[in-house]
Amino acid sequence: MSTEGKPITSLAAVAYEAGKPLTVEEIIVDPPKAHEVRIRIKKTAVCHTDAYTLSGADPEGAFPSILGHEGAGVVESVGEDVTSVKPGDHVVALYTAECGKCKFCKSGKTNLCGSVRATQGKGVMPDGTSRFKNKKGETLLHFMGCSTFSEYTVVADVSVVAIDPKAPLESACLLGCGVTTGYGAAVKSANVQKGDTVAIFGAGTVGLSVAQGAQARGASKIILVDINDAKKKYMHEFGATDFVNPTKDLQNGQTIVEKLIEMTDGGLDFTFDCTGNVKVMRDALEACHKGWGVSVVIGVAASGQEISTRPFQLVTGRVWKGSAFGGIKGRSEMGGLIKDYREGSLKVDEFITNRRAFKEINDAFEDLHAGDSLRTVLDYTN
Ligand code: NAD
Ligand code: AHE
Ligand code: ZN
Repeated sequence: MSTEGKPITSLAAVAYEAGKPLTVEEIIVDPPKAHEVRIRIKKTAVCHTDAYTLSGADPEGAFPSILGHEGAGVVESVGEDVTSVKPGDHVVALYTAECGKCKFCKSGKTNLCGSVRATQGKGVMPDGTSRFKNKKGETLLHFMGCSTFSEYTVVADVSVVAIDPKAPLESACLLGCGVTTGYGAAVKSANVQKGDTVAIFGAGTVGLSVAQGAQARGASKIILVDINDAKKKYMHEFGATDFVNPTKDLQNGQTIVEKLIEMTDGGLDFTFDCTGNVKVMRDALEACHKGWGVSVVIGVAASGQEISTRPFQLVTGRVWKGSAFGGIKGRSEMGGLIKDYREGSLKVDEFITNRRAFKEINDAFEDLHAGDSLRTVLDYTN
């Protein structure tokens, strides 16, 4: 029996309160309105940003909500005037929309799209309402325009891209955030060139994806900096040449900035923060080479945190910039990433260190903080 146009009962994980585990329960998902798409999510993974918002540190974090933004699935139905995807299409949800028509999209200067960002940040669809409620009838908010922690979710048509159905959905879901963010930050936002030296603070999925992007560009030195030694084992797989643990590998009062400058004859061409720690962001900037070094902030810092450095660091030629979703335009460029993955030039499967049934989602949040884990992919079918 067709579910088109009808509310659907869906397994979901509800974030009722900051700092509390998610509640796995059935919710009601309304049909998509005009320019909306209802997706049956097959695979979703937990990104550090989901944990950040659940912790209560996100100024845009609102509760109760359905978190999750790394997800892939199959279109169940579409609302009026949707022309870009159709029922049955394999898709990836996009937290960075691409409308192609707004000032941002038309600028050619950024992947940030203005079409749905304001309502997305308030946890509602573009018409200002939610498609989710619990069985008590209480409204549940959307998150990052994706809410992939519900088996059925509704997104704006500008927030979804159809992909090659031959690509496994468990791999495609990681292209919805972590892998694309890091890889794109290296090859697009920073535009690393052959021979460049690179240091990456934070060797999680995002940082290791920066490493593979830097390697793809022929960087001469790719230094991973992480306080967790368990991440060292990934360095060669993703193209890094060195690993430094600042809690163990510094001698005689040397700072991590001094160590990196010593290792690179004056500093790095590019550094990347993939930790969200504002002190680390400062180190990353100050480890850049005088005159031309560029530091890219990718990590997301808690509400109230600010970055600082001596202005002299910038006066003397270092550049501080940021990157969201790796500078990638999801609807135009996802196809290319999927192709690279299928042809073997982009590693994705290697980031899947854990697989779990969706109902174990709270354990997946624990995995994120555990030793050598990168991504846990959750499966709705078991
Ligand atoms: P993760 O938790 O898997 O990895 C973070 C890594 O940083 C861990 O290996 C941890 O040991 C390391 N780390 C923590 N503190 C450190 C320190 N002081 N010095 C060195 N290393 C340290 O996270 P992830 O999913 O890879 O995400 C990384 C960051 O990027 C998070 O802040 C996340 O919110 C953010 N993020 C941003 C975007 C974007 O578009 N800008 C997209 C995805 C994720
Ligand atoms: N609500 C947060 C925003 C945090 C943030 O910077 N998010 C990243 C994506 S993290 C994905 O894991 C991003 O792309 N930002 C651009 C945007 O438009 O949100 C806060 O701290 O306010
Ligand atoms: Zn993410």
